[in-house]
Amino acid sequence: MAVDPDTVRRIISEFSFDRCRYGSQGFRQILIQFFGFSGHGKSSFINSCKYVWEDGEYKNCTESADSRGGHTMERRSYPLTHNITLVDNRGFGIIGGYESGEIFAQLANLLPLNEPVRWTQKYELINKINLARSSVKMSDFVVPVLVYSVKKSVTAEEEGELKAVLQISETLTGIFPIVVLTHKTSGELTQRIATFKNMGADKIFAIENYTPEDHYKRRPKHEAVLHFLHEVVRDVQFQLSNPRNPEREMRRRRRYVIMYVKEREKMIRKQDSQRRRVLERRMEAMETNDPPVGADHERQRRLEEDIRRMRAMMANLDVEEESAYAQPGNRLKRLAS
Ligand SMILES: Nc1nc2c(ncn2[C@@H]2O[C@H](COP(=O)(O)OP(=O)(O)O)[C@@H](O)[C@H]2O)c(=O)[nH]1
Ligand SMILES: [Mg+2]
Repeated sequence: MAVDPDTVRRIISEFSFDRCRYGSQGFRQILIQFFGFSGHGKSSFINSCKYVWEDGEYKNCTESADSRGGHTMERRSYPLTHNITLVDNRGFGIIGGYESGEIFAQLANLLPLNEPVRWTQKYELINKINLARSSVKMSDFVVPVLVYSVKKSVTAEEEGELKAVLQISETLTGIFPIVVLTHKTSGELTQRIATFKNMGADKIFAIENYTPEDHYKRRPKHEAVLHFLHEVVRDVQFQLSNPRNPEREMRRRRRYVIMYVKEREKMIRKQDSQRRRVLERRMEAMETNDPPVGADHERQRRLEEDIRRMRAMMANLDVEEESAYAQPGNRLKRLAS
């Protein structure tokens, strides 16, 4: 690493929103939001961060999966420094379907911390978001981090879906998620780095986590974790070198996710009816001995359409917000109409 570990520690512990170019602008805490598939090492990475930062005994404070099983069902927060908190989000099984709305709501910090996460369906998430309005803090500055194990291979389908999640996360938080690749010695690291670079990630960290079975202190592991935390702090400093508005950003994220949930429901319904139609056509083809109708690339095409629509939706929302701020009277008129 270019900067020595002691200097990095000092930079991280001395990080203060007040000392950013425009002052704190209302932010008080960095929330490093870890997300990703279950079993890829999110909880273990949080343990590694705590172990390296506190430099004491290794503790499995996040209850990462051990030989007895155990998966994170809660969205729990772990304070690291006086103004950096790590959030272990509930891991998801698949992307797409209803879990993606929940992922975005978690990343956007629209749901309460330290409460069990139950996946919801249809429009239920909107209620959850509205109920949490008073408990979520707009003074939290969200940094999204995707945790992915090198041990697992990325299928073409998964790659498309992950890319969509990364891009939407960026639109939502303003930061393209940092990628942490775990199990770095147990798979095709170079290939996996290339996969994520292809998806647009430029901050990729590879690590072998400390685990309950193996937490013998090693310098490269310690330094990799410090390097990661340093990068987070630098990212936040960079983000705060522009004027920001936490209240407005929180409102924009909330509107976006709510809109996402509604659009998603429409799309799921449309996809269901499309699937039914394809099935019917296949049955007809079988009856007439015609070759079956191919559904190749259909999923990928739908996903790309999905991203395009989401982005267009977000751009519209931003234009609306801008004009509302430029001329508050307009906003009232629109609300009244
Ligand atoms: N060897 C090794 N094991 C890991 C690593 N990261 C996680 N694990 C193990 O993988 C399993 C799942 O990790 P966990 O942190 O619970 O995954 P989560 O579901 O994403 O929170 C646990 O048994 C961990 O000890 C790693 O980098 N190297
Ligand atoms: Mg976990």
